Amino acid sequence: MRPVQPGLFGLEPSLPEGFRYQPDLIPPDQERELVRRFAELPFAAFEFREYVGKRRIVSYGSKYDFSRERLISTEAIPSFLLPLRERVASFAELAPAGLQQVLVTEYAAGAAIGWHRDKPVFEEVVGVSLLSPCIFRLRRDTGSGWERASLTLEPRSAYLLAGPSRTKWEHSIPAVSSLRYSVTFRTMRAVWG
Ligand SMILES: O=C(O)CCC(=O)C(=O)O
Repeated sequence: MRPVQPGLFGLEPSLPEGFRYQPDLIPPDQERELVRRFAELPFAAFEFREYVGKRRIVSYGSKYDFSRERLISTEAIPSFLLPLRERVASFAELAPAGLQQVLVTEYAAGAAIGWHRDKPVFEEVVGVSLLSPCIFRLRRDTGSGWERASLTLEPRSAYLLAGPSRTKWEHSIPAVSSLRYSVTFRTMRAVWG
């Protein structure tokens, strides 16, 4: 299936500029194999200051330390995630090696992620959804209220946050009804000066 881009010819629902969605990025057997491999990963509860989230995460390449507000190095990306990185890079039209950070997130039934924009140390964000579908919500402060958009992320689909969808819009996912995993790949923002 072809990717969905916002607002082309006014035919698609209005999604923010820079956002792209690709259903069926990977086949079901690859999804099953990834989920099987996730059982080996050292997931830990997401913590933000004194808040402990219901979702569990593991980061590779680097991870954002919220207590020190900086990026720290972590283990290299495991080799079983590299074919997925290739596939994601092709969808997003990015160099695979540029996707230096990977976050695997496990959402048990009832887990959610609140409104946020990813940290400015990161540039593009490409996410792959596995198992449960979920609602992906986007919102932007127009100065006189919130402009909103949303779509369903189907299992095995991918989305890209680039341009204004990444820098101007926030995103969130309400509580999922059953187990979901996401694998999000991030490029790093160039540091100038
Ligand atoms: O699970 C997802 O697809 C979104 C993850 C996300 O927004 C994040 O980790 O910042």
